[in-house]
Amino acid sequence: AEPEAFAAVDTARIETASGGDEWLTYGGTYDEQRHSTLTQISKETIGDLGVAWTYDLATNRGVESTPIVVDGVMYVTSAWSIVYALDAKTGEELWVYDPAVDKSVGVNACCDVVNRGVAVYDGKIYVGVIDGRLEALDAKTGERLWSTVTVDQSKPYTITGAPRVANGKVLIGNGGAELGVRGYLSAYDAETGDRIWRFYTVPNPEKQPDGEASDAAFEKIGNVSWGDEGAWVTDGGGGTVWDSIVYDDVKDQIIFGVGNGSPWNRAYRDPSGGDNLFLSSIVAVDAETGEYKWHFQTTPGDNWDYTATQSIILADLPVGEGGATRRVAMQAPKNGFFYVIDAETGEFISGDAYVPMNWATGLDENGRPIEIADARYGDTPYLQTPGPLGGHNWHPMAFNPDLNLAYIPAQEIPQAYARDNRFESEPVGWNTGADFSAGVPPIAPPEVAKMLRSTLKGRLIAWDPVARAPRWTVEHGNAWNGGVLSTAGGLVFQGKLTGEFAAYDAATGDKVWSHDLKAGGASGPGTYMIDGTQYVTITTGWGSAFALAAGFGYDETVPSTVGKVVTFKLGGTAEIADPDFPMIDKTPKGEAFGDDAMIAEGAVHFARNCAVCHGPLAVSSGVLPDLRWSAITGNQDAFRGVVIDGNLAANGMVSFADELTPEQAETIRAYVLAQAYAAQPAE
Ligand code: PQQ
Repeated sequence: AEPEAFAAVDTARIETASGGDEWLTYGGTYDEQRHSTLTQISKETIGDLGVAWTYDLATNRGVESTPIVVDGVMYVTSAWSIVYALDAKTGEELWVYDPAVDKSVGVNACCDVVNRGVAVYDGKIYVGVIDGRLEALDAKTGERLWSTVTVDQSKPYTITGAPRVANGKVLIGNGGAELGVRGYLSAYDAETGDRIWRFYTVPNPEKQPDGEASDAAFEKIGNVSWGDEGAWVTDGGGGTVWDSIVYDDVKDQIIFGVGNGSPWNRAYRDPSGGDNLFLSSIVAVDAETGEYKWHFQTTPGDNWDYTATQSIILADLPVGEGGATRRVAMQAPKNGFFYVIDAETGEFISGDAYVPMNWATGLDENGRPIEIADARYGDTPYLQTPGPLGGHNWHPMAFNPDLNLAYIPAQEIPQAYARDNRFESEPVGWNTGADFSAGVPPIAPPEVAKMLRSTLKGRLIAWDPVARAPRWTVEHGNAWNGGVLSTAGGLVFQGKLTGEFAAYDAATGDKVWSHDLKAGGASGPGTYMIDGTQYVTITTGWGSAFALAAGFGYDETVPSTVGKVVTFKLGGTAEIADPDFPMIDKTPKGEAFGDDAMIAEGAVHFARNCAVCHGPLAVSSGVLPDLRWSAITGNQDAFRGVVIDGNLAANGMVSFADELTPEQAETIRAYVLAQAYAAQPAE
């Protein structure tokens, strides 16, 4: 039956209905606990859980969307910001909206052309588009109602995050701090698309007012934390708000997470050595006006891509005087500390390491990290954990308010940081001031990739924020696993990179169920109830930062695959179609050439320009082409045509003529071929 209304959602409905029968906002509820009150699927019944339906998202790029479910309709996004409306009971397609992005913008996306989902309000669907647009669609038809450009499109801004809506305002941030932008959060009128306020996270280079909501915050506290020189003055300083945005309906404030510095290396960004507010901070502003309320900086003077954009969860916890309840914000940002801070004041309550780390020995009484000096890297590489992919990334964390446990999709992905001595301030391409070729051998046989893979770890941690320690832990044997769903059925759901979708006993961590998704299970799962049946749903696929920038992290058993929505119910008997394993001819496509010096130079150019998408050591996970097996490596003109002339720009592989000379491109070709020969099986 046709719903009577499509997405007739307002703030009151999100407050009362979401996290029960419906899933009306990215994090499940405004508090973003990703905890559902539904109990039909429970420890007792879960043995019967099977696939109800699947829907093909027709992309081999990363899928990170949490579906929104309202009035019987599921709204879900895929790569390139495409929006799908599906019948939530059957998976039947209602409409598809493609914002028709010029794919050459893909090169601005540090971490794949992903999208984490939509927001719904008053009959409209809101999507942030990878090229910087914010758009409103008619919930019933998918017709575009308004579109507004939220960024300066001459700069490498992108949008991957889900908008949030409260009281008629749509909130959206952006990404781009690896390439050089100035971050901010904006609020738009949900009806008209007019901008209402904007909060910059980094001062403007003259430290003058912008005429925006953030002005007072910089005058009061921010400006003094920045020097007058350094790459930030031309490159924007970073501080992108690319993921977590939380509406706190108790205090009518927006609490959001701010990203890393641009460039990463503070010695280049701001040689004066300041804390650089509001990089790597959690910030609260008034929801109506955007006016500053408080902030807590997790990583002062960020030097390592330690974003504080990871999930922020609000909850009431007995952490006050004598066990009194306090409303808190919790976050497990990239830097490896789990923080509990007061949601009303931003006051630091506690912070403890949730993963091993070697950049800080702990926190002082104000929550400031006690740094290990060598971690502020110079010429000598410092092998550090967490690395830039973090102890926890965008994979949503969940919280069970009955058990007071936070479920962290944690990981260990170390990285050697060293100063990039060739650094020049130029807001184009990846430009971090850190040398990705440091410590990497110019020619790396497969054993090196295997050795690197063996250093990666991942685990699901049930973190007790009152006891400040893990209650239980499940080791996964691989990094980059999925977001988490908690339910009142006493369950915790999580997907894995390897395709396993599992449910654990929320109190003990015992695995009670699992199903093979036949694709990566990275997204945050959701749950909803229609006509007396509870469904659990997850979007699956490949891609994202890890698949592009850490191809060696995948082993041969991982299929290259097409994204899907996979929805489960008790008694479901549908099948997930088998993925294809495309036949790739893993042989070199040309004669090896170049002496050791040329290949070593090629390794450096590759690390700086190519590795973030095609994989370090030229080992790709298969989302983007593995250049070792690419036909163009056999021919100088063909290679130059792509790398310098931009012959494949329409696919997203734009010209690198601004970064590389034709001679330098030729050193890359020599390096890639050398890697191809090094990977051939011994005769
Ligand atoms: N995105 C992913 C992903 O979707 O897999 C992982 C990351 C991003 C990161 O680890 C980042 O550091 C990151 N940084 C920015 C930024 O600094 O602006 C943006 C994004 C993004 O928008 O996806 C990521």
